[in-house]
Amino acid sequence: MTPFHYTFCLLSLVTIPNFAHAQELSLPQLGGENALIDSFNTRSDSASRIISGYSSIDYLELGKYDSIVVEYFEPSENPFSDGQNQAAAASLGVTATQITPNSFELQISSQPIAASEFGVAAPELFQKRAAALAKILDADETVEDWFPNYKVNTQDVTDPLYPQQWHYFPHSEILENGKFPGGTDLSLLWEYSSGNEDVVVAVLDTGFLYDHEDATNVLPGYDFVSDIAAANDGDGWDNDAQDPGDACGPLASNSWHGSHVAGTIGALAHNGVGAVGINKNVSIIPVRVLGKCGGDFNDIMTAVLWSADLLDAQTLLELGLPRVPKKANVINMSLGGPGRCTQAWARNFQRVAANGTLVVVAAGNDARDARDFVPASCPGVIVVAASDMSGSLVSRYSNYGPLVSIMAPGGDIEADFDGNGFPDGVLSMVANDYAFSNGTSMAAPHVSGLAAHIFALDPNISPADVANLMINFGKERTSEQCPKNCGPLLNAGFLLPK
Ligand SMILES: [Ca+2]
Ligand SMILES: [Ca+2]
Ligand SMILES: [Ca+2]
Repeated sequence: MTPFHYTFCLLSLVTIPNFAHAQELSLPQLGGENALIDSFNTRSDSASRIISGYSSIDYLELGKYDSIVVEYFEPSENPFSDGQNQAAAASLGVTATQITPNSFELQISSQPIAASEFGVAAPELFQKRAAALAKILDADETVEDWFPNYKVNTQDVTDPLYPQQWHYFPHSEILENGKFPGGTDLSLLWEYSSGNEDVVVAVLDTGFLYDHEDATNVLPGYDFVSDIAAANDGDGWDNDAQDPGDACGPLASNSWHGSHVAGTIGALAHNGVGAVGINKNVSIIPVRVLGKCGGDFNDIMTAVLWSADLLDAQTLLELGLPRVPKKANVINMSLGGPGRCTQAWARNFQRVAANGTLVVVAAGNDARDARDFVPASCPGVIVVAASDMSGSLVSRYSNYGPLVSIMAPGGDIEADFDGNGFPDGVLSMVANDYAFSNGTSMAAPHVSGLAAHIFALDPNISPADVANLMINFGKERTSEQCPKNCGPLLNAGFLLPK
């Protein structure tokens, strides 16, 4: 152990502490960009088979939708190939909106039109009309494909706070119903990927609230806070990563930061209570490294190596540590402080990456260049700046700079871009409750959460490839949206069927 002691300064409760960035160029390039894109195009093709080529009435029973999308072989200005079909569709209450030169969205009304339809319940009428429309489309040789426009929306997710979790919602250029310029398409991904409990995310943070109603699947963690005064649990290192609170001073409150971060990655979804996380299935290892007023970098570095299963048997024995229950695929570090990455830390992070673990680091909340912060300035990690509901850098707090790899929703509790009366923070778990928070700490777990989905889809992918996929397929930002070098905006769309 070196004598160096580093205290990470956490921000106030609402502006939850910490950060993330990544040095894109410093990530080992293990595959070329083309190889990466190829591998995921293949995956997208197979996923698209889930929804394409059905052209069968049976297909109409699979989920909720209020329209059908039809794709024609040739560009067309009319939604139907001939007048007869057009008239038949009109009699079904169908209206069309052109989406691309080759495709239309066909809205099916549930309003009665013919006398025989009066008194028929709307859902039944809708089903009948959808089936009749399906027959028309199946018989039309100019139609290449059609599919119900299934909705993944608040009606499908029963967790009552989900409608406030705009940061998972579909991305669009402008604010429109259920879509946000700062959205990430993560909610769309859930139709095709629910994650996998075999994927492990170590959350190096303030610990975890195991008895929270939305607590996800956790593996045994560890408490690496060695300073007994800061630890707040009466001892130093121990095998209980429960969060005992981290209030720094008599006037401060506990942040429950680690649970907020872990909740973004994997709060229980579809359980009818609270909020949802990015992965329905994932395993979290709570690794406690931050206590009252912060943490010690030696503890944190040991926790990084432990989580990545890089401590040998002898070292584990000397330190009195159990072996990590399972090597983490992702280490989330929503933490940091001013400083530069030392050579020793740099070597450790490079070892972690080479051993198959992706490290996601918050860029920091000081509205400064992330190069002056650790671990954001370390090589081999992906560094995350914070975006708001409009898809722009939150310049009032987010760090920035060339070391930042990507931007993800960190939210802005001082804004109400959509005018819904709720602050535009990231909503996740705190003790016995949920809270909107903002910070690059909230941004980093969005990246970790998407990375966990990618590891679930391809367990053998390298951390560098995961990072490069997310960076290469992020939404490009204009100089207005990203005035200070903040990378693209995280987006899950590349994993969706084309
Ligand atoms: Ca302890
Ligand atoms: Ca829930
Ligand atoms: Ca709002």
